[in-house]
Amino acid sequence: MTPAGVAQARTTAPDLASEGRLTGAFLLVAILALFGGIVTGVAQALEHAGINLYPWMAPLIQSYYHGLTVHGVLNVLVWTTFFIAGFLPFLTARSLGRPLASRALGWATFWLMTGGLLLAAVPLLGNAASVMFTFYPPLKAHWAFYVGLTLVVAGTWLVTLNLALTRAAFKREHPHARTPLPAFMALATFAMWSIASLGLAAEMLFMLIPWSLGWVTGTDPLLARVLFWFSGHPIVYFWLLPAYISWYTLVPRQAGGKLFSDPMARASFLLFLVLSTPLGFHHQYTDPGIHQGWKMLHGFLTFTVFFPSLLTFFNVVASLENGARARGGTGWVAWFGRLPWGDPSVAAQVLAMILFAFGGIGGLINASLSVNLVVHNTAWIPGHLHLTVGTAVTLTFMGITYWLVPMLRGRQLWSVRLAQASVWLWFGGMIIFSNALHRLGLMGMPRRTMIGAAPYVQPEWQAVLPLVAIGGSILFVSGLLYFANMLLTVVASRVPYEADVPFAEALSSAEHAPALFERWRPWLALAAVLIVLAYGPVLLRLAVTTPFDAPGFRVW
Ligand code: HEM
Ligand SMILES: [Cu+2]
Repeated sequence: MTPAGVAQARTTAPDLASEGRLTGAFLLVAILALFGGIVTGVAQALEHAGINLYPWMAPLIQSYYHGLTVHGVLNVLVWTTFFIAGFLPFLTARSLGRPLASRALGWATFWLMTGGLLLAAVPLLGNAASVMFTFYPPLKAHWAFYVGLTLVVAGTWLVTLNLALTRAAFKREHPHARTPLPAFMALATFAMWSIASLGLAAEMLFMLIPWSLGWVTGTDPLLARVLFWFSGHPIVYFWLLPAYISWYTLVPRQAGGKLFSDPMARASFLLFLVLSTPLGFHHQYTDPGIHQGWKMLHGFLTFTVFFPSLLTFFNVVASLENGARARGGTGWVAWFGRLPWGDPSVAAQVLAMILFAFGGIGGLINASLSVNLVVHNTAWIPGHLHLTVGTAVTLTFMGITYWLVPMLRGRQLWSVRLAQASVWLWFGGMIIFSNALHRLGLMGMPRRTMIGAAPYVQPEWQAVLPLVAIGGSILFVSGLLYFANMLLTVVASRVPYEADVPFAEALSSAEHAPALFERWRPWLALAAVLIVLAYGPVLLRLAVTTPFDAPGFRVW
């Protein structure tokens, strides 16, 4: 039996070194961004406990809100997007056993995205775009910030194109083969994002860019927010699905077992493709100008995406159990201890899954129309998002780099023990940090606020705020160990690394999936129909009635 991830017809290994270099370039940008994200993060955490580092960070970081914007942009827009744009094409090429359809397009994509990033970085670092990573108008940033980010998004569309062309070439070469699972999932992820990012593109091209260039005088906060969240909810799946791809197609093998069900994995990704986008109003429950009925519909649809999440949960846990039992694990729960905890890549990803379960539970609270009012815009929200994108995604990506960077470099990881320390510190630090933020949120402490300068700090917050700083500092140390390990692996490690990508076999293989799963058009059409139903009437009304008369503000 061939591993599920590898094309069956593959005979001789083609030279995929060029794909490796491209991935390395994306990872370099991603990891540098994460470094900046972590430095700004610890300053925020310490500030909450009364330790103000900002005077020392000037002129690089000129205020808490300048730093917070850099933190959000580097972490969730740059680290994630560049990692994903590097990792998924690599996985696709390896699992199909063929090069990308166009290597030139691959490099053009990299330079377009990096060029966009550099353009956006000038106003971002220069404090001319301190509008948070959500850039809600009427806050007004320098035009280069909007144009640069738009180029990054355009780059992700080119990744989709390259993946689709690569799959088409594979299908021509192997007309009867099922698309191997990693390539299938990578394409589903990028297809979903390419649809979802249209909202962001529309907001940028028709509203923010002309407005920041002075071509139009006014804008509209509500329409901008609707377009932003059209992309802003599914972007969380754009971050998460690549982590799921690792959990489904690689971790089972790393854990010594097999994926429980390949067809079920495909089903969950097709559901994400269809359901991820028509839900964005759950971020706008408190916004005026959208009828409650639409908010309720989006709230309901939000609970439908919980279903493929549960499919993922059961499938991945069953696969882990399969691995642990193959390693001699027994009992209902005790098998868990038999996972290969000594492998930092596995440890990172399993711990990421554990914290993600709590992120998911909190997410159900956020998604509930009425309960949301308790947590809206409080510290609960960053508490939640550090469990999800800040751990489920980030710790998983770190876990992936523990094998991927050695593979790309051809040298073993500098230190397994350093990696272990980093992984467990992130896990422990995040429990303290995130729990503190959740509790502070329930006590009404606002997010996006320089708490040390707030005149309304409550005595009961005072008891919990030091935990934000303690947890945040542990996370910071974990991050430093991670960067040191990556750097030393690249520059100082001498022992050759020879393993291949750890693609997992499946207990129930792709041949058991319905033929409909190999077709894309019906799923894309269904996704489009749901979007039109859930967004069409509201967008149409706003587009027709919005006066575009809000002036811009620079409040910093
Ligand atoms: C050393 C690690 C980190 C620390 C200490 C840290 C700390 C913080 C703190 C204290 C806040 C709340 C700021 C406020 O609401 O005023 C925050 C916000 C945020 N963090 Fe982190 N963080 C870290 C890593 C990360 C990572 C890895 C990610 C994602 C990949 C992330 C994503 C975010 C986002 C999206 C926000 C919200 C920004 C906004 O409201 O505009 N953080 N962080
Ligand atoms: Cu959402």
